Amino acid sequence: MKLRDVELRRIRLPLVTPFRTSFGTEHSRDILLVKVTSDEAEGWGECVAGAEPLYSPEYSDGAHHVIREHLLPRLLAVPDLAAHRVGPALAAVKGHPMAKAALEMAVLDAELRAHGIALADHLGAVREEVPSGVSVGIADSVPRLLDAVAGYLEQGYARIKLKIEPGWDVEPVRAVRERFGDVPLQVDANAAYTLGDAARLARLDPFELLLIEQPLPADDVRGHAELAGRIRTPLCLDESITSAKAAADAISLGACAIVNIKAGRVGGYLEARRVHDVCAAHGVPVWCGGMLETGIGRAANVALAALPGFSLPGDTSASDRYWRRDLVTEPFVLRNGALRVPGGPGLGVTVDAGFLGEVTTAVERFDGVRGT
Ligand code: NPQ
Ligand code: MG
Repeated sequence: MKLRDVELRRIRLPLVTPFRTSFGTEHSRDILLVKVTSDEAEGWGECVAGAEPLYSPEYSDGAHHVIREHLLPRLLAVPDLAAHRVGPALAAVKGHPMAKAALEMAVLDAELRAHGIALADHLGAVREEVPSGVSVGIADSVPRLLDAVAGYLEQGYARIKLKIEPGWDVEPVRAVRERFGDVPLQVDANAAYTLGDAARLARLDPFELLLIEQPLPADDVRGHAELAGRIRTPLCLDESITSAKAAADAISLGACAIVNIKAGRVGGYLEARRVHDVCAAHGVPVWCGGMLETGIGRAANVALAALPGFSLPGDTSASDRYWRRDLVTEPFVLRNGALRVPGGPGLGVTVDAGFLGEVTTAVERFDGVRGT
């Protein structure tokens, strides 16, 4: 394919409810979108970086800059552009997986729309719907947390994930277990603990959690292997798993029994599929993470989550978990605790041009031939 035009667009979308994690509180999302146009089709990419570099080193302004100055010129120089050529073409630039993933996603969407193939089918999906979990932020009090969890369970979510941090861990988990019994329950620390907290984390053992996600810093894979020997709750890695190779290493070291897969974190959906394949080869269950995506990124996550190795419900929540109005004309709705996998070409969703215009804060266009 030949790109005629590339658009980098920034949007600001308010969250329906503030989302608090161990690294901060978000009230809205500042999202970078990529739109590519070829002679045959349009393609959309969503960069999952946050406004500030708190989850990982990437952030929206940084991703925007590295795409404009370093990645787009390389992408536009690829002679016969196709999604599988994006990763190799951008590999000289170190890091910036979320920025690279957004570009690959847009090219992949355009390619698949041109060929009339659904992303799920292209990736190897085996399901037409995916069970949906919900990630519940740190609350101001245990009663408020219980109200939030009750609401999500009433809506039918298949699994609850509690965000935890030192001082907000054993008590909220105990309270949720006492009130809601043996609902599928897991926790996510976003790297807020150290190995010195092992005894504290072992106090979660009696609650039979599905898993504890990323208790230690991203670069402390060996620490997670050590921690695995000190607690009974299965360890799951998120921030540490930056590639299929990192997944293979973490599994071999005994640092995780389960893997959270996020395409943005590993540089794109094609590498995400390779992470899935590595985990499947080792018998390690995976689930699809979430980064508070709009319907664009959500569509791609749901397609990925339909692959055979995704044996646990993901953070693939319905659109209304995050947005009053989604960016696509087919918002994702929870049906019997699951989301339907889009079947149309590419991402299988249509961007709502009118609403997109309303939430846009900046647009930059680049000519596909000359590069600006
Ligand atoms: C996680 N997501 O699994 C992430 C963390 C996360 C759904 O828990 C802005 C940008 C806000 C990225 C909030 C969920 C974010 C963000 C949370 C990532 O670790
Ligand atoms: Mg996480």
